[in-house]
Amino acid sequence: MNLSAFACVVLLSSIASGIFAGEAPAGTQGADHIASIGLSEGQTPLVMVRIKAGKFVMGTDGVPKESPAHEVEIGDDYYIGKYEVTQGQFGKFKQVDPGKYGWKGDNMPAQYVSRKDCVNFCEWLNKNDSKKPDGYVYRLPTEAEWEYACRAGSKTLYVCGDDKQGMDEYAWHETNSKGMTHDVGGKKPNAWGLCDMNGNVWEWCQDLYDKYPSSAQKDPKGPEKLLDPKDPSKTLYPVYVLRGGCWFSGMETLRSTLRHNADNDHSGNNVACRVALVKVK
Ligand SMILES: [Ca+2]
Repeated sequence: MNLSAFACVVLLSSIASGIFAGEAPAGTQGADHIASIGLSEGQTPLVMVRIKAGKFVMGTDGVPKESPAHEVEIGDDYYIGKYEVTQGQFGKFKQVDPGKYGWKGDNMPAQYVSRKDCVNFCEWLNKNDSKKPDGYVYRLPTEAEWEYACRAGSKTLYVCGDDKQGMDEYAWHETNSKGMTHDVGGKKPNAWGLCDMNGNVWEWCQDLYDKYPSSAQKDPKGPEKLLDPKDPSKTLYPVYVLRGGCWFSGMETLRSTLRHNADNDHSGNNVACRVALVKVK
């Protein structure tokens, strides 16, 4: 065996031991999972990146809807999609009329999909990913899981720092998108290898949308129902969290903490999702 072949074997065995022992080096996020859902050659695979448990400060005190900043603990490792769900992936679940849905390519993010559609897509994945790890289940990410993954260890306003100009490298937004969505993965990934967390399409989360609590939280899942702040005996119409901004968001808005909301049936040419794969509890 020559030296380069030996180095290759050592490298592969190191990677393999990291994967099977679940001992990713500090600062990396460990092994991926690739869903087996019968995609064709050339279609972007549904890659799930393993995210290590940890703590972070969620939200920012500088923006009313994104405050108060509060400590959050993510108790378990989980996986989140490397990319937004694509038209090719969603199309395996549900045949759609491309004209009606405005779909233009397998590797473009899905669009005109409601949160209800995305929840159903997760259920379909649970039944159809023949390689899904035992003891794990697909669902939409919680808002906390989403922001933790978006920040990828950053503590600044934007994933690139505190200067919005750096977001040009990471996101399709108002002034670089040419008025349209783009193939997923066309911009620089964040430090944990996740693409298009900011811009391109907004991403549905699991949680109902409400003001943040001020105390530290562990694995927050949002409220069970939305109460009228003026009369807590009344329940408000449910709206759910959207994160990340889209292809027509202004670059200055692409903070890691940016929040938006819509009802379960809302759809548009700037809304889709990214799925999570979490331990069954
Ligand atoms: Ca996005």
